[in-house]
Amino acid sequence: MDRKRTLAEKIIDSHIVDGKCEKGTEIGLRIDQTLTQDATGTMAYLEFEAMGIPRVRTERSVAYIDHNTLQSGFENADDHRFIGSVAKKHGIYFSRPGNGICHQVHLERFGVPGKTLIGSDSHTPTCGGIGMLAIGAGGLDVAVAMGGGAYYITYPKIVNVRLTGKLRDWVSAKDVILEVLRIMSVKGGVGKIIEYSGEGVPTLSVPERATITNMGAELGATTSIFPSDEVTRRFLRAQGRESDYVPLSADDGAEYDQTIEIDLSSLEPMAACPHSPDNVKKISELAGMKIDQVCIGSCTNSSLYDMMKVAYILDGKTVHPDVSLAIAPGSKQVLHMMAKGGLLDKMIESGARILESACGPCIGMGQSPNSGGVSLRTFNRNFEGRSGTKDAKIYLVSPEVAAASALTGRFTDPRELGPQPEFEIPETFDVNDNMIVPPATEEEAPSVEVLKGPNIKDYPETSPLKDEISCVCSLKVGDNITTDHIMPAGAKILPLRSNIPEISKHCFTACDPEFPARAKALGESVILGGSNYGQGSSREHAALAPLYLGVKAVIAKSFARIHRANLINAGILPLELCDPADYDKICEGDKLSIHGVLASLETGDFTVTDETSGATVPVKCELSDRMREVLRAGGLLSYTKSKLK
Ligand code: MIC
Ligand code: SF4
Repeated sequence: MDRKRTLAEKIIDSHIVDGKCEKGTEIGLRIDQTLTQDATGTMAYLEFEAMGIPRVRTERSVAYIDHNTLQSGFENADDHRFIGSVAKKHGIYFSRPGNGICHQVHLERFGVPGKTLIGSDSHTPTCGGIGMLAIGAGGLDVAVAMGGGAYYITYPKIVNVRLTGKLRDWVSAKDVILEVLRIMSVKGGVGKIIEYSGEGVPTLSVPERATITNMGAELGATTSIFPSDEVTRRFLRAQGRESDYVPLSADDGAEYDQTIEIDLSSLEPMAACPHSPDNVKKISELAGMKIDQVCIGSCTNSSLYDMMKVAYILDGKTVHPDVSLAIAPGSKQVLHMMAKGGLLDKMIESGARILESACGPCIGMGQSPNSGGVSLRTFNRNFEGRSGTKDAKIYLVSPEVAAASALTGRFTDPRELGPQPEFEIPETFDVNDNMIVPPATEEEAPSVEVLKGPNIKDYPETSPLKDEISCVCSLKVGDNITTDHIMPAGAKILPLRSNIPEISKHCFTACDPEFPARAKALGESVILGGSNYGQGSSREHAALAPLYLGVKAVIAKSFARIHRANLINAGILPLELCDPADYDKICEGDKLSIHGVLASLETGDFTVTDETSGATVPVKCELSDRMREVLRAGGLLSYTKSKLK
């Protein structure tokens, strides 16, 4: 009899092109769809161009502009123009600035149950809400997938989150994922796929499911996925895409590596407190605390359904005089439906500041809070400094909590609003794809000119791995270092995403302003980190800037999945301490050496000698044969080019 399989296993197994259906081993997946956004997209397209493949080989590839929309100089507009032209030439759909946040738009217009999607953004798992296997990856991995290459992951463990019951009034999908984060923590999902099941599933709409899968990224999970059912069919029908529907679920009796039960009816409104998405408390514990700012939007909570709840709460009221309320609808479609349905009117009347449909404040593109300000945001990340204000305190909450608190000026439990009315999601959405530009035909493509502005610089140089690493430890950092620490974003730095030499000047400045100059002066160096090093974003800049600054290896207690892959793609060795206590044996400034690197690559066992203290520290690096080749070649780009020869 056939093995009973989970939903994720079914999609993985039907897409394996390299490796075996064996947990813990490296597998290569055929990728049906890709997405990029602008802040990671320019590099991804430069890499794609460098591979010399004329046209994408996926079923669907889409380039979105949603992060760098502030345009306070020529850089961002030049990037948009470059991405628009490169997309047109190579067979990629182009979602223009203003059309919305990549994940929201992809869910609405392109996601297909049962297909695989990789995106150069860590919140790509949003499309798990319609039953896709959707994974965040580095730009180079996306470039390779666009060229028809496989995407490699470790065959993950599958965790079943069984949902029972039904959410009570004013309790939200956001509270479900906050509960999962509370249970599992920001590193609890590493190497795992979170698969939702149970009789609670049909009570959740697709946008609610997408909120949950979106923020599964904060668990460090490979992805999260919901079954595709009648609710999915209704969503696709409302989007005029019922033909994309396929029913999908796990087999009865499928075995999971771990099971977590959540009774939806037992949940209450919650918040992730500063500065980590898993620092979860009940709103009832925070109620009454004064707040300064509320931001509603981001790829986690910007659907029409979210906006309906917000408009209902704000209707006829005025935002508290001490609070600034900003609202960014997730897509042009959502904004249009809000305008048509009178929701926008209610928000404007209440005093809300309406922002364009883009990432905006979520990535520090404007709306930084006041000094020491308390900001309630419906977003997914509250890492220190990410908002653009170093000492701000960011709380992640549901749209219901956000809107209710904006009116009172204090943390407010939305259950105080009385019974919740039924918010009916429309049977049909107004579909207008006029901000999605289709690519040129194969005949027209050769004559399309790719337009590069002066801020767009090439991929940094790499060289094949050397047998000996002998250099100084240029930086020692602690646990849970995020990619926002390594390569900060925000309105000032994001415009440099296409220019590695320039952006490198900001590398790790959140931890140590002297790091870039020191590393550059050293020529070659090694970084020492704690556990879950590189959590958060998929930005490969967090590997490319260190590469440019001469970093040869990162030694850490453990690594986050996407960042580890990005380090390997950049040709930097990710070395894990065999004994986490050895972290204390190495100090910043110590002279380190690793002999016989190439031989150690084969076994995965390396020895770091601290020439300064005399300590010898065993480290390991579990690698597949493919990863070894990538590292030997000096990174994925050189490896891929050599394969294409
Ligand atoms: C983020 O939320 O941190 C980002 C900005 O969307 C990143 C991508 C990037 O850094 O460009 C992500 O999540 O991958
Ligand atoms: Fe954009 Fe924020 Fe979502 Fe990242 S998390 S894709 S910055 S909205």
